[in-house]
Amino acid sequence: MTAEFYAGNRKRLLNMLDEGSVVCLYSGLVPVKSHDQDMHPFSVNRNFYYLTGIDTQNVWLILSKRASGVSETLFIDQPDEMLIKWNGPMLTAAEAAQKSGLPESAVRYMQDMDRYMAGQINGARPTMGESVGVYFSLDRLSMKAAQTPAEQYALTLREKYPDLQIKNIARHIASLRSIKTPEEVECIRRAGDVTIEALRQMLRTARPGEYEYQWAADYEHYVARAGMRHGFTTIAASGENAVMLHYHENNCVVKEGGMFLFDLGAECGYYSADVSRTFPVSGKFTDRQKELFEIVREAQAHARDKMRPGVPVRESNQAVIDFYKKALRTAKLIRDDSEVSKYYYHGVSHSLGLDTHDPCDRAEYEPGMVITCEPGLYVAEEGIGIRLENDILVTEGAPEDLTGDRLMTVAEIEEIMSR
Ligand SMILES: [Mn+2]
Repeated sequence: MTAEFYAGNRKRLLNMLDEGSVVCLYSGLVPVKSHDQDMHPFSVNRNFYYLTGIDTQNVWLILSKRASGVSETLFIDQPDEMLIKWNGPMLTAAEAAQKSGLPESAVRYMQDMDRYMAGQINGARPTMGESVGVYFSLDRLSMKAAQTPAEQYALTLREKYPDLQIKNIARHIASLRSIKTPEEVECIRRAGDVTIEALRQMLRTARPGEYEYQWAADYEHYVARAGMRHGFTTIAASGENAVMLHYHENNCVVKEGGMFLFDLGAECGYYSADVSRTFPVSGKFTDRQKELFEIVREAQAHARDKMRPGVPVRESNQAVIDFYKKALRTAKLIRDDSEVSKYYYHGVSHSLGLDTHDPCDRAEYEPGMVITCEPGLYVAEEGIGIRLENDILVTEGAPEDLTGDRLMTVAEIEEIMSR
């Protein structure tokens, strides 16, 4: 991704905001486990990254928009010789400028930030004494999660300025992130290519009687060899484990005769693929496995066909349910339409991007959206869970399937697994 991409994202965000707006975005901190040093993988706040291209911990981006103009400032840690000796190079002002597309003069050191913020808050007041709002990226999903540094800073500011209104910028950025540029689509496509290739490599050597984590490890080995990381924890669920949607213990023996469901995704430049495939452990489908597999494959085609501009997003899931009402009768699973939810109990799609479940605010499909298409069929009484998940780009015309038919036909799977 080029610096122009991030500069463009900031420009489009500022265009959405009223004069007098201040936005504070924080990159985050490396997690600390218990008694250790900060050597764990850092996962940057994706809204921050979308606007800066910087994936270093403890960096703030402050945007402000006033009648007099716009200002964009980064605050980074001042490089420290001793820290560099221990941990390697630190982000310099020149690098921060080069990644984000800001001039070097817009990159400052952390110790100046409080004074700068005071100036921004006072400067943003339309008239003296009028209260002012500051936007943060408040991404809280549950009460249980620990307070984030961004939340702490928001509360600190409000302590100093009791009339401050804390606002959430998440909605505005979600609106931007809903539509991908061709460069973003390319990252997702490359991540998907590596995901599929790693699955193929894994299938060539996988054997019944091994543990689920051993199959998963072979897959992950090839992703690592390709220089990529994982968008999320690999789901490797054999037999009846596959009816649990987010099973990730991956610690059971893979039993001959059953099926094996993988839900995984390599990550390219923080853009994650999200692919699910289901295989017969023995390498050959039984008649029943083939019957259920083909039903899910057809369901996916029905859902994908709805992923066209102007079609309400909920219609793709409805297409799966409507198809299942007939198909699951033929498969002797249901007798009444109301029973479909016993075998299919999730939505067919979510947005995909910097997050595996990417924020999206569209109720209708729109060109540039990248979404998953992942119908499943979970037959607990037969110990079979099947999910087939492809990544789809909505275009002006027919949907473009970035994953395609790879590893999704009985013929290809049986051929690869014939070993
Ligand atoms: Mn998914």
